[in-house]
Amino acid sequence: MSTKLRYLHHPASQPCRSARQFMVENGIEFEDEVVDITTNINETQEFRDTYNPTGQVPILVDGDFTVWENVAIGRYLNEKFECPGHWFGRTLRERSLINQYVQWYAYTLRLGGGAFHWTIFAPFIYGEDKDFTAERRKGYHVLYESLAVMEDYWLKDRDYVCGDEVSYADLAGFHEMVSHHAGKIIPDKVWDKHPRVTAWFERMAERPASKAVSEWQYNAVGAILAGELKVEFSRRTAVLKGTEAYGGHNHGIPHLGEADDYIAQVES
Ligand SMILES: N[C@@H](CCC(=O)N[C@@H](CS)C(=O)NCC(=O)O)C(=O)O
Repeated sequence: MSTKLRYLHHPASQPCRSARQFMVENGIEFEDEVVDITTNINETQEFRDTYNPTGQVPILVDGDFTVWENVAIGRYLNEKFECPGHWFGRTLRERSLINQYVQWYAYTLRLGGGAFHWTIFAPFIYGEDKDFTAERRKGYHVLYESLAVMEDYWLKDRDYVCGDEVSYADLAGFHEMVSHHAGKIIPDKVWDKHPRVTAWFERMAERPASKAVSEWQYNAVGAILAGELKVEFSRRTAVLKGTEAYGGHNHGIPHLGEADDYIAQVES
C-alpha cells in the first residue's frame, strides 16, 4: 500500500516553489499542506522535533521518512519516481554540473533573496518605521554578484543553467528570480545588463508549471506593492535566515554606513 506524500510548504518561499514545481512537472501527487510561517508554528519545539530542527520549509513526508532542504527533496523524488534524466543529469558530468550549481546557488543567489525579503516582508515583521538599509545592501550586493556569474558563466553558452535541457538547477534559480520579479526588486537597467539571464528567466516563466506555482507570489506581492495588502506577521525573526546584516537580527544598532560603490556601479 502506498502512502500519499505530504508536502509542507509556503507559496511565498522560493525553495518551496522549486520542489513543488518539480512535483507538478513530473506529475507526482502529493498532499498540499501550507505551513503559516507568518506565525511561530514552525518554530515550536513540536514542529522542530516532528519535521525539521531548523523550523524551515519545504518538508516532504513520505510515510515514516522525512526530507527537508529543497534540493534534497527534489533528488529524493527524482530517484523514487525515476524521473526523466534531464532533471538531475544522466552522465557523471551532467550530474556534477547540477551539483555544482545547486551548491553555488545556496550560498549566493539564494542569499540574494535578502534584497526581496528586506524590502517586501521585513516592514511587516519588524515595523514599517525601521530602517533596513544595511540588510538590503547586503542582499543587493550578493544578488548582483550572482547575476554576473549567471550571465557570464552559467548561461554563457546554453539555454539552461546546466545544459540545453531544463534541470532542477533551473527551478532553484528561477524561483529566486520570481520573487525579485514579483517584487520589482531588480531595476530594468540591471535586467538589461544581463540579457542571457533575462532570456532564460522569460523561457522558464513560459512553462505552464512555472505560472501555476508562481501565481500566489505574483498576486500577493503585487497587492503589497499596490498598498492593498499588509501581511500580518505575529513573530519577529528573519524568515529568510542567513540574510541578516547583523547576527541576532538586531535592528537597534545603526548600520555601518560604509560607502558601497558596487551597487551604484551596477545600477548606473
Ligand atoms: N536551505 C533551505 C532553505 C529553506 C528556507 O529558506 N525556508 C524559509 C522560507 S523561504 C523558511 O522556512 N523560513 C521560516 C523560518 O525560518 O522560520 C532549502 O533550500 O530548502
